[in-house]
Amino acid sequence: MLANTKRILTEEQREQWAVDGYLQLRGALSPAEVDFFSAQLDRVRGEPGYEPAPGRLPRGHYAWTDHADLAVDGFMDRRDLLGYHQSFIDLIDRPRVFDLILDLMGPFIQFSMSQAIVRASTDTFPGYIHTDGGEAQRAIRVTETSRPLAVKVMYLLTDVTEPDSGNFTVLPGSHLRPFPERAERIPGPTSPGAVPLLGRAGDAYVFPHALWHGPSPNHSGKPRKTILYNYCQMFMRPYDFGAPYARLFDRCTPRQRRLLGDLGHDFRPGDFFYAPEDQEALMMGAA
Ligand SMILES: O=C(O)CCC(=O)C(=O)O
Repeated sequence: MLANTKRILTEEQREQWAVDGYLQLRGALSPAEVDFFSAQLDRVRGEPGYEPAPGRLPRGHYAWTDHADLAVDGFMDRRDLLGYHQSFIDLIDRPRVFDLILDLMGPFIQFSMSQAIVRASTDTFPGYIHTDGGEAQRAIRVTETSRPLAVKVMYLLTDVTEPDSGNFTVLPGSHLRPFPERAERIPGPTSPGAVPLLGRAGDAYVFPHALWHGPSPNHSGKPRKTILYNYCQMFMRPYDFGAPYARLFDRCTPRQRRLLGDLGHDFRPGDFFYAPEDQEALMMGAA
């Protein structure tokens, strides 16, 4: 039995997590927060930041870029949002959702990645299905009784109430199956077993790295906006920063600082594998 100091999930959620491999939280953000973050994404696209650079950088890598497509309904895939506004820092450990992350993952975790994706309405994007974390991580799955290695929260900022609207699409139960190595076996958003989820702006999907998932095409006539936050076990590397994210520390609470890699001392061997003594208390909000 796993030690569990924070119990937030209902029995139904616990079962869905084990069997289907994902959760949908209704109304994780309030309507006012949805409007706020949506406006932030419109602003951020005009500012410099990390964007994919196909042809210049390999898939999964991001280059510092002047701005995204300036049309607010155009595509955007912006990484590392934390510096753009205090609200992005505060979203890291937003109580209801972060409590659930602690319940699922345990207290020895760190923040790994923030991302804003706007899926434009277009006939040219067919969608795709993948697991998270690149070539090595897709070959690693944990059992139902294990803590997850990495978990993503995807906040919907747009209603997605019809298929083919850029739906977050999942293959329930696939977190326990090997991801195919051969391209011809990799499923797509309309393959048997793929479920395009429906949701309202403010809902959040929570899923582990090993769940086969991805976007459906978006033919809805409107852009689908999302924010994604990723958490991983402390012994893994964060996606967005290669060393403690010191530039942000003076804007963070002690818990946020720890989640961004501040262990309270300069690096020494053993760090990140053996946690500071106050780790559990800090994560549970008691320190
Ligand atoms: O844009 C989406 O719907 C999916 C995003 C996604 O698959 C991911 O962040 O791993």
